[in-house]
Amino acid sequence: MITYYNHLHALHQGKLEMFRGELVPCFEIPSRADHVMKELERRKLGPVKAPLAFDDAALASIHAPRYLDFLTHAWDEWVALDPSNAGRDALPSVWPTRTLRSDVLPANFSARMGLFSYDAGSPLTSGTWTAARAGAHCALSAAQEVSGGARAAFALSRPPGHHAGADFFGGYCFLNNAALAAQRLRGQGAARVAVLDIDYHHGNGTQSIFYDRADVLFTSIHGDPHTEYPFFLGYADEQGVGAGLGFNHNLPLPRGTDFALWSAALQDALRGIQRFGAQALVVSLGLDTFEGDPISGFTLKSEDYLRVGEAIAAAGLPTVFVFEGGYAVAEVGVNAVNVLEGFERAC
Ligand code: Q9C
Ligand code: ZN
Repeated sequence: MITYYNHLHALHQGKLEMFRGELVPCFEIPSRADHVMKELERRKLGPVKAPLAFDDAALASIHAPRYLDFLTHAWDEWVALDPSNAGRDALPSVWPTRTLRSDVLPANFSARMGLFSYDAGSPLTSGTWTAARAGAHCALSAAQEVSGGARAAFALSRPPGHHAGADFFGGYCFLNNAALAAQRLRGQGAARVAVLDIDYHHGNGTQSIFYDRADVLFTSIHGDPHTEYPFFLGYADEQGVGAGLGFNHNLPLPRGTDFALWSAALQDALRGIQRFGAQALVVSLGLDTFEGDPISGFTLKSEDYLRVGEAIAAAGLPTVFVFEGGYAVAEVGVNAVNVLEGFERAC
């Protein structure tokens, strides 16, 4: 399968994230994508290409204009506050929670950092916008490839995307690559598109983007938000709203879940996708379900990911894979490419 690779991903290189009351080194680091790239080349999975060109209007198919405008200029504004900011990343520290207003766009930069985010774990760096935009182009390119008749394509990029909403960043995500791919598939003629999110963390951004829509089914298997990030979304009773009622399917699983239980949930998810009558599939491919992941709690093993790819292939759908989480850096390449190779072998 063809891979669209974000050659600019390392321009996004956060230093520190807020974790349990202190700033700790970022888990979401450039070597993650490098390991996947190395493994793709080692196994000769297929051609690796730079993304096609898209204008910023393509990003506006999912994201709010004022959010895109904020991201475009955020780094320059941060440095303008204090020239020494050039040496440190920007993190939000104040948010419009209940009773506070989010309809007014503040002039103050820190206030806008909070308005457009929901956690303090996602540093905005000098190259964040350039890297995230190029990554979005990889996802759009992969969707274009599949719309043109390819059985599958892989968008290999970071920062990841599934926690980003129409107008907010968080969970290491700035632009929602999977949502952009799904919307592109819709625009190119697929009447019904399913998003299958298998990252350890619930894809709250993707869910929120499609929550009121019947043309995009969102299905997610993830750590139970009672105990797992992002905590405030991802429960089984979230089934969609309005026209979208019945088109959101959450399968939360307890910390400690093994592959037997996890793969039963995958079969459940895939049955729902069949019932929906999807014409194309986007997979939010997180590998943080791995037993060795430093910030997650499932126990999948490397060889299990071959079975995951086979099961997804059995759905028989044109499929866009989008790289998301996975922080066991030494193993993330093998695990990601196992999914892709399992898929290819089963086709
Ligand atoms: N410092 C993705 O996998 N922080 N995002 C958890 C560890 C947020 C994960 C606490 C985790 C976000 C794309
Ligand atoms: Zn994750």
